[in-house]
Amino acid sequence: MKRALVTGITGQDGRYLSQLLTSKGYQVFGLIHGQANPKARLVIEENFGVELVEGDLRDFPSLIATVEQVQPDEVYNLGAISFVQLSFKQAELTAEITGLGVLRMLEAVRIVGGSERNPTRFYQASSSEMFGKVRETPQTERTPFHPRSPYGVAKVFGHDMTVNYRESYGLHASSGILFNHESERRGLEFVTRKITNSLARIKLGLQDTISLGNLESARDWGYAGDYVEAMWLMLQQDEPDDYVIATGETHTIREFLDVAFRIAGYDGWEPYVTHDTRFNRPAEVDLLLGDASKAREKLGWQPKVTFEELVRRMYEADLKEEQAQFDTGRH
Ligand code: G4F
Repeated sequence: MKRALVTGITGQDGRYLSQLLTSKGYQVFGLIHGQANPKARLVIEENFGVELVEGDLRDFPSLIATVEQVQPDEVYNLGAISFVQLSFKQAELTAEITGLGVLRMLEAVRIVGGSERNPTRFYQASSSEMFGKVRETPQTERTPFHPRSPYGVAKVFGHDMTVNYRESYGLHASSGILFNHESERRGLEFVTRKITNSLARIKLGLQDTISLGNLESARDWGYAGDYVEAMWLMLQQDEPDDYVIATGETHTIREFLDVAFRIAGYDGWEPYVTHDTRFNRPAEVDLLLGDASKAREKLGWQPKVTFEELVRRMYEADLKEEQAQFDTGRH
């Protein structure tokens, strides 16, 4: 039985990935930080196969102890402060967890991960935010980085460290440069889920409008369930490498609103959307569009869920959940 250690297991990707790994017969260990972490219960309820271990990406000794105890065949480093807007307000903490956390995890794997015959393999969750003020479109593994937020800067550090550990110490360390990926499990702070959840509440008469920031930026949005498959595939390759994971389609926030409101049966969204400058960012990433040809050719990976299906899935899940809460009187 293969053993996998997942950091960030309580997040959207951690939950999908641990389910995928369990279904493939892995024993999955999830790193949980803090005392009485309320999200831990959710992970266990969803996936009884997961074992939680206490540790923190800010605490090197805890990572050493965890890797020593778990002896994972594979480590998936998904843990991070992942909300770009928050990273502007908590830049140092973002550097600490999203950036230095990668170095600590790599070092723990290098020192106590596996044996010479069976070394631990490492996956780093890199991000299309690293491209920032993009130098070319579409973006590939060779496109230079120009991050536009403390989050993006921290991710570049983590990515470069992963490459460096691969080149310096021969670690089987791969980096997935994932473009935005969403689902019904996405946090409510991200724009897609904020829209589908608010829309469901508008539909049920529980809310009148949605307050949003910049509607002009464009993102290459895929389905998170498809993207965790790519993470696993990267660690099954003989050679470690870096891969862009994207759909090859880009849409503005306006287009997301168009599709979501149409699915919900509205003629237009303008009367329901207000602008709030608090949601604008000090520096914006205007356009992301990924070219995942390398992942398609080398990993045999391609996305299955289309943009329209993604929006529908998220809206319908939110409608069901909001309706259920309404029916049980929690509103
Ligand atoms: O949904 P977002 O917050 O995602 P963002 O910033 O693209 O980052 C996500 O994708 C990255 C991959 O490229 C990940 F690395 C990262 O961890 C995260 O998952 O914002 C998307 C866009 C931005 O341009 C933002 O300015 O939507 C715009 N936006 C407009 N109004 C808003 C809002 N974003 C949020 N969160 N909330 C708004 O009200």
